[in-house]
Amino acid sequence: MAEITHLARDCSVADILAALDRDGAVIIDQLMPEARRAQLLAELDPFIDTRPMGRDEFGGFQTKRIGALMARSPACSELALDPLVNAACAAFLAPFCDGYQLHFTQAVSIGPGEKAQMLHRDRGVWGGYVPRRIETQFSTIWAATDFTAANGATRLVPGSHRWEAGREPEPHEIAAAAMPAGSVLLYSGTVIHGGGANATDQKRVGVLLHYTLGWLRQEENQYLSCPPEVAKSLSPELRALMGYTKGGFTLGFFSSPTPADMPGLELADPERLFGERPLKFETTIPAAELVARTS
Ligand SMILES: O=C(O)CCC(=O)C(=O)O
Ligand SMILES: [Fe+2]
Repeated sequence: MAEITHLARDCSVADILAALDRDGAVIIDQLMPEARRAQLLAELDPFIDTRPMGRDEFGGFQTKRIGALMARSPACSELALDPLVNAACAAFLAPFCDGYQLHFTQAVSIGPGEKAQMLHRDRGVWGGYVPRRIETQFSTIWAATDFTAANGATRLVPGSHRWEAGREPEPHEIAAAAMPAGSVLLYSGTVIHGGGANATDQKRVGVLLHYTLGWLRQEENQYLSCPPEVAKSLSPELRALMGYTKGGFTLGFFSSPTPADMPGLELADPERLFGERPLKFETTIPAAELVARTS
């Protein structure tokens, strides 16, 4: 049976990158402190209890998916900024971008009786237009409850990030990302995986926080899930991670629809909306050099 490597929470970024390179996935056991997990469940449960069930084959019919986690859950915001995860993400995506951004925030509560989700590659959201040599995504699933083969632990095919398109896994090539609550599964956007079937009478809750290249469109529209009037109460670091910063020298500027709010500033960095200095790309590199670098 295929297996996913487990690392301890004092592991290094190099350990994580080595496992991701080999298998396309790795689990860090119990990275989340127990108090944060309790806070997380307290913040998510009111949404899980009241929001509607999924209505399609991919999303499931006994599964609830809760988005806008940066706006709804301070504990999830802390997870999104986790230093070890962000260091690993930055190193993993560095060959393909000048910076990365939050791409997708979703609590997935797989309920009793749910069938296994179809296996897929998350990079499919871009419709196959991004060449395989570009890694699109660094994905994380935080276990808010225990993940077991019986309750719907994510199924994942180690090594499939290197498979040719169209190759289907044999049953013995599929691993269950079984992990104790508080652990986190890290995986590449190119590895084959899917939610598992839940044969127990308890829900399985995972918090999916995915990151992508600063120049690719985000799957969850962060500016609608967490608009400026909500984002203004978040930290500048979190806002920048969500895309309230530029993703390149001119990528992502804005002009205010109400110019009186921005006197003297027509082409503005997103941070100016919050009265702050730009965190990124306030560069002194001469324009000619930037153009030469990217031509
Ligand atoms: O919930 C899970 O274990 C995985 C879900 C998933 O892969 C997805 O919805 O893209
Ligand atoms: Fe997925």
